[in-house]
Amino acid sequence: MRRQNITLSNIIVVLILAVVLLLGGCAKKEKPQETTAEAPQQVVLRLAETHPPDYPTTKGDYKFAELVKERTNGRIVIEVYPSSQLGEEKAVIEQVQFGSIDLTRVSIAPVGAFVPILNALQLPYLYRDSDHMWKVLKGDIGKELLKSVEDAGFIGFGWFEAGARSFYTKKPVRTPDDLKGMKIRVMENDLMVAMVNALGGVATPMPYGEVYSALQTGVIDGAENNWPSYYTSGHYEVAKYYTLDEHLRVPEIIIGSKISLSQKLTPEEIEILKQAAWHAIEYQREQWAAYEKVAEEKVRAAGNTIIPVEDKSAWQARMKDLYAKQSPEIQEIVRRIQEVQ
Ligand code: GTR
Repeated sequence: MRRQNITLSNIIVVLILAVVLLLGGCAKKEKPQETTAEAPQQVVLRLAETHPPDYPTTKGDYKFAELVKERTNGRIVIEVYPSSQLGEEKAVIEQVQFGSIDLTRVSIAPVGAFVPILNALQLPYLYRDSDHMWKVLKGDIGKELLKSVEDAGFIGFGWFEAGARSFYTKKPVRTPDDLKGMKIRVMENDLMVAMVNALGGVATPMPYGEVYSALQTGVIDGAENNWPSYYTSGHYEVAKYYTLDEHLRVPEIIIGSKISLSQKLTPEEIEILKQAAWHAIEYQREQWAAYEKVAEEKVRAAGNTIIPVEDKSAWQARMKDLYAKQSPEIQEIVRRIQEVQ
């Protein structure tokens, strides 16, 4: 009788264990099932963009969103919020870091304040031309630096083109000496402050959206940007001299939030986003090339004074100290960039 009892209780224990294991197994399997075709639950991600809808980077964002939607059979929808609807770049980057915005396309200039090693990709007069920059971005250096943003809580997806930046001012600037004492708006990164100060100007960091009125009211005497931004921001209306010294080529970047994306997506899906961003690059570069011409034509047609700079050596010479002050890690990357043919 006693024996029988033990056997019975053993059977009960075994049965309970089996049920627990079975339930555990089901619970584990449940998650992937949610993401399969049987029960596709849509995930909506917000992407912040500072430029208007027809700007080449915004078009690149739309292409990225389209590829992601296609490749996930409609499961992942990226909603692009253009025209700074979600805020200015620095504030947006902070929100991406904390997970309240999922994705953003920004200039790497403000990201450099969070990930200093990115300054290696945006030193003044660093690249010979756009092709040189793209060889760097698509090669080992670009891949390493795209990954480097992870330490600051981001996921790096891909690079976009942003042309060359030059100074625009309220009075003509022909040589670096002409910048002396002029208040020049720069992007929010100490590197940009140091660059303008090295040229003799007085650097004034501020968000992009504040530059128009700062120029208009005389809070600043000038700023600097590429043709498309000079045109679409309307800055060309209030700072009519554009000096083509092309001191910077600053890549754009698509970054995502490690916090929010690792909650909302599987590692495989994050990989799909990475591939899609990489595939959107060529489209964005084509859009860029076409729009750069349009913007230049519009600005010239408006009667602005365009000042060519044939010889950049006097400008470049002022950057020696800035290069020398960079960390050994940055200097090493700069050395590798200069070697890229
Ligand atoms: C533009 C860039 C923006 C923003 C802006 C600025 O060229 O595309 O992301 O950084 O410059 O000067 O703030």
